[in-house]
Amino acid sequence: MRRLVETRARTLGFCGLRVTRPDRLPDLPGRLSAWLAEGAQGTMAWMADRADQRASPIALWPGLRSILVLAMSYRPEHDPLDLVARRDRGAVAAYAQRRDYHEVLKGRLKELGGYLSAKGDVRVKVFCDTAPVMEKTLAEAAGLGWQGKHTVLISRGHGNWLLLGAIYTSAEFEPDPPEPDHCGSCRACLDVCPTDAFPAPYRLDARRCISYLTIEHAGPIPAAFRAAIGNRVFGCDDCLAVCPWNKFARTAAESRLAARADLAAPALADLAALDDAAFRAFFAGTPVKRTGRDRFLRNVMIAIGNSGEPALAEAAVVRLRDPSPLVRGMAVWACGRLLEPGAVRALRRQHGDSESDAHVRDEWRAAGGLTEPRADETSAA
Ligand code: B12
Ligand code: SF4
Ligand code: SF4
Repeated sequence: MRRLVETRARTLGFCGLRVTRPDRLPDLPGRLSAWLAEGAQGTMAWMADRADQRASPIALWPGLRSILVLAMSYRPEHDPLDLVARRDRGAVAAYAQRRDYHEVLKGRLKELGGYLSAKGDVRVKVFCDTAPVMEKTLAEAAGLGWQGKHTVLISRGHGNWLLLGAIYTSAEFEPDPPEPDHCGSCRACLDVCPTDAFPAPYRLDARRCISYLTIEHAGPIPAAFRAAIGNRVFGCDDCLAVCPWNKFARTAAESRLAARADLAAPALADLAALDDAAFRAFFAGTPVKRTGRDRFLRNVMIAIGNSGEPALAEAAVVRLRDPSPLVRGMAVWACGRLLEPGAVRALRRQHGDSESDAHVRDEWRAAGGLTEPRADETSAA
């Protein structure tokens, strides 16, 4: 049975399948609760919801006997760090330059689950990212690889460019041994992180991570992180890109996960011009679409502010009239970075004085465009 399932998984594009069992897992409750107790999840409140089920697969499904963990490769063709140096371009994380993996993996997992349940009286549940399941830790326990110091799963054969999914089943499968840690004395991922998001090896404070700030965080991005974000408009690959184990990655990306050429290095000026309809059309089918146009344009404004290109200032000036305060606020920040103080003051007279949103007014003040709080803001304070 195991061999049949493995063969089927390969034909479905998975590059790895390993098995663990609920009684073989490390101290998931302790690890998750320590992370949550630090508040490392930031505004991802859903990480704390159903924490008991996330930390205990058997609590999620008492009928569970075996866990099949699967990996699909999305190894990028080019080094993502090359793009970070091109300041007039937006850097979209490698996993998001392609079809949404939730859709691709979930479809393939369902096919494999269907295949398994057709073999006998077997029940299955398939998961990819959307349920309370700790996929990396299950993958490590099943021996697919190990969680590196950057906390992402690395496999000796495929590096860290892997996306994960799991099948919970009532079938009894022989478990595989866990993969030991092969990070050794290396600390390349910890040292490269632009925002110092690792308080210690193997621990990530999501609140400092560019992936969290640009994708998951809904509000204004704290000023302390904006310069470090550089041109990363969606996610971040730096800690993954430097991992030496990628040298051994032998699999190319699965064909349904092939990268889109127009997302390899999109011009910031073009991204800044996207209205809601154009955004939805351009990013259709990719993970970027789920983040929504306003949050994405917020990120694009930050990248423009970091570009050092006065020619891009006009793209930010246009967004000072954007309907979204999130975008207007970061457009002010970008103008403050790219334009002379006199030009910022002139823009403030045109746009800032009539600004109704308190956060955007704060940005005008910080950019040097407004000096005094409005009377209603002073009384509120
Ligand atoms: C929340 C989340 C995020 C958050 C938090 C990331 C994080 N590290 O937890 C944010 C938004 C920052 C994020 C970013 C990214 N994500 Co994400 N994310 C998730 C999600 C939904 C849950 C992860 C989770 O449970 N975190 C909670 C903490 C407690 O878990 P943890 O990091 O595993 O922490 C463990 C260690 O700290 C460990 N530990 C503690 N002490 C010690 C000591 C030692 C010695 C060891 C070994 C371990 C250890 O214990 C903890 C529990 O096991 C998963 C999908 C899923 N359902 O699993 C995807 C997932 C982890 N993400 C994924 C991806 C691709 C990314 C990005 C690469 C995307 C990008 N390019 O921008 C980045 C990578 C950033 C990074 N360095 O982690 C993939 C990773 C695949 C892989 N190969 O591992 C996943 C699995 C999605 C998927 N289905 O493929 N993500
Ligand atoms: S994804 Fe980027 S910001 Fe997040 S931990 Fe890795 S290097 Fe740091
Ligand atoms: S870069 Fe080095 S320390 Fe970081 S995960 Fe890879 S091997 Fe481990």
